[in-house]
Amino acid sequence: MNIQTVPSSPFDDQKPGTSGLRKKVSVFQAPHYLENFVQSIFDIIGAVPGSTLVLGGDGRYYNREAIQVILKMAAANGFGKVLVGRDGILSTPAASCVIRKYGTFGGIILSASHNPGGSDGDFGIKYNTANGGPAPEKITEAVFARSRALESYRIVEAPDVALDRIGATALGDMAVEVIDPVADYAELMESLFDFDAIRAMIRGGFRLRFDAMHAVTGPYGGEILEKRLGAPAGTVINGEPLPDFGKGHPDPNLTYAHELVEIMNGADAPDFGAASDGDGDRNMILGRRFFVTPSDSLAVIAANATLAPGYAAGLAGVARSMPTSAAADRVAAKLGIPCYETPTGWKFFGNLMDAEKVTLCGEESFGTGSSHVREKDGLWAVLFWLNILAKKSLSVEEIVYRHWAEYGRNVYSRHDYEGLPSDAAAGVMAHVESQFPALPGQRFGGYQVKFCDDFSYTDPIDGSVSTGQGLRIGFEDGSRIVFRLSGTGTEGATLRLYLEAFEPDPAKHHADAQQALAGLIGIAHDLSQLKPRTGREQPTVIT
Ligand code: G16
Repeated sequence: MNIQTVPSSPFDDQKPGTSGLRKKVSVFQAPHYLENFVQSIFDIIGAVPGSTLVLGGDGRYYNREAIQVILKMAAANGFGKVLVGRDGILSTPAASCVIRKYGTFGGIILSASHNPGGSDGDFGIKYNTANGGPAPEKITEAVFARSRALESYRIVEAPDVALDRIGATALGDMAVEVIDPVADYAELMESLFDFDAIRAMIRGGFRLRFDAMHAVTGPYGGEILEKRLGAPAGTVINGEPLPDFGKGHPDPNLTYAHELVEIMNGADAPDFGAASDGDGDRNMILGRRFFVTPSDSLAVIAANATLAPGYAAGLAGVARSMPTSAAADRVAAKLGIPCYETPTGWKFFGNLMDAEKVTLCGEESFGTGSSHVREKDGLWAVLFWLNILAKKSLSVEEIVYRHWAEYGRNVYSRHDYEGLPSDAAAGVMAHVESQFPALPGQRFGGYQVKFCDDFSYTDPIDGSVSTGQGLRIGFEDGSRIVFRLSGTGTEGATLRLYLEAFEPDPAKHHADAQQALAGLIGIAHDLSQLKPRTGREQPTVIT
């Protein structure tokens, strides 16, 4: 085996964000950039020689090239085997599933999630540990520190490995085993949900659409929804994965999944619509002319979890990220189980799931999942909804309205201001925070400030502390305004404004969320001076 030690120089910008390192493709293509980060991962994780690694990505531009580099570096760094998805493809939840199922040392996932792809789009890389989940901050911080000091990396000189056929080949002393990217995941889904009931519902005329947005879930949706559950061909739309996602923005929300939204708002709309993102971990759930917020989706799944065979024994607890609405908290209280509030980032759920404190987790950012893997899981959420629909024989809308009638409605919306100059966004945050000492007790119309803080979290399992996780202003009636800077963008800064109000009265549950939140939106703008400070009159995306 011809191992080269290639001199390089440190980079100072390889700090992983909310979910791994995300940069423009051109940044990753710069000489030694990818290699520097991969070597930093290998230096930090301390895999014993001969360990097995999982490798795959969402198929975006540069996936193929990066897979070959990482395989050659894995061989040079003493790994014994790499399990790689055919053609270098693995959805993020499927990668988590494979890491867990085969007990590997960890895995590398190539994805920038919902960010646009193509040669001028984004690329990303993250490391997942043996539990199948994103590496915790202590590892990502150590990788970052290493990347700033690294002066060489190791790589095997060898021809590229063929990845189009299932089976094992040798790369130096390391085995490369090409696996079916869908099979293990589909088997896991079949073990959790009542496929017979869903099949019968579809046979009975229930119609659905799943928008794979030309991203990784096309083959997964095809196999599970059309082949195993018998939905007619054409149920999965935009099912062919493309390196540039068909020039779309593979983010399953009301703005970017507009094709599905139009179908679901159309005259002959199906009963159920769903979309997933670039790497298959996000989901959006729609009924006929009806949008289910991710926060409500988590609460509905929690309230109905025992309808799915994999969750028949009940839930240990639930967890949600701080900006996610408290709808799930209400369900947890009724079920008598704990509800944890964590910072944004799926990695914060890992310890709680490993310690069996929680079964379900969810985030307002279109992420829902459970301890079946250690990533959020788009198709899993779709199947959970189909399972609930099959058992309850109600429409999506009826399920949500009945849920609100029982628990009250946490009216919710998120306003994103994307691509802001970083200093303007930081200025808004600083301006909001500067008012914190004087805010408690102040009245704004019908709202009185109860507390305000910069959210910090102490992990109840390992005691690690994460600070600076978002500015919260809580009101006496349970309403909230949260300001937070995104940790996943690659251009300028994205400022997120999260708004939540509680409405107990069923007579008011049909109200439009933006109208119901108008008072809070006004307060948020008065307090932040967001418009004059950024020059933006409107959010880029409202969900
Ligand atoms: C990632 C994280 C999520 C987080 C989301 C949004 O999702 O895994 O936990 O909620 O980003 O983060 P931010 O608000 O910082 O942009 P994904 O789907 O991009 O991997």
